[in-house]
Amino acid sequence: MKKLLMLMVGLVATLTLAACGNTSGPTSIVGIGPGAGIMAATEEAITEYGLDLTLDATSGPVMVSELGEAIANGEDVIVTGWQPHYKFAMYDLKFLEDPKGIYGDVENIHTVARLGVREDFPDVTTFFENFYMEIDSLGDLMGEINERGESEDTLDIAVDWMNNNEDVWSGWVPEGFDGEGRTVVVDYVNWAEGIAMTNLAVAILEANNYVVEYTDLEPGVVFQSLADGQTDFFLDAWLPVTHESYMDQYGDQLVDLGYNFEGARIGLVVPSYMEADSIEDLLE
Ligand code: PBE
Repeated sequence: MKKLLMLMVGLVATLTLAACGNTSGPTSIVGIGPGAGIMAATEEAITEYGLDLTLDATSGPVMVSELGEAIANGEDVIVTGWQPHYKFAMYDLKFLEDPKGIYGDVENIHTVARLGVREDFPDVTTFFENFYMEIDSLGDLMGEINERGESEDTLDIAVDWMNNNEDVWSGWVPEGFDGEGRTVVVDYVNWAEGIAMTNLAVAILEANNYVVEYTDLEPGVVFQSLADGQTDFFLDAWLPVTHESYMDQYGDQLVDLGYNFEGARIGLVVPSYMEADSIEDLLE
């Protein structure tokens, strides 16, 4: 009897250890919202690498808070991550190498628009063609929004940033820029870089007498709405890789106004203290 009891205690201890993940590491990848290109790429990575991990659909902000919580506890954690993003300024993180190239190479973030926008809003179209941010200025703006965003309105933060950083954006604005009260629709998705760039654009447009309607939508809805002609501009199209399937579907019903950020990247991101350097290391 005593022997059996000891055996059971041993078994429970082993099971508990395994369940805690101390020996086996994370059992899932913390994802974001389901329509993101990085979610589809991660499903593909799980299959292609044969990972014994599931993918949790959450949201950008939840992904950041789960990452922060794991780091505070010194635990291993794997998230769907991208750059530019303010999490890299908060924590010491690394992208896992992707020898199969599932997540593609570096890409650019483009501003896209509905057809006919150049005829209806020539100056706003020029403004968005000129709209371009470097990692330092975008990182600074995202950081401000992240730090002050809990208690302050995002647009108010962007207005402050606009007032303090005229050198960044003054060259984007065409001569005699004046909306005369006309309404422009600039939708966005709940992704940090798009929130930052969109609010900055709204701040500048409103300062030049445009009325801006801007709504947080699912990515599929934004592309559909651009194709239907209901949304005028969208600043967060990741090309050529991440949003390839949206462009395959809607590309001929959109205008690409060129990139607003160069050198963007998606992948699996982990704290630097984790042993894994490559997605293949997650198999061990
Ligand atoms: N992201 C941020 C998006 C594009 C912008 C990387 C989460 C995506 O995966 O679709």
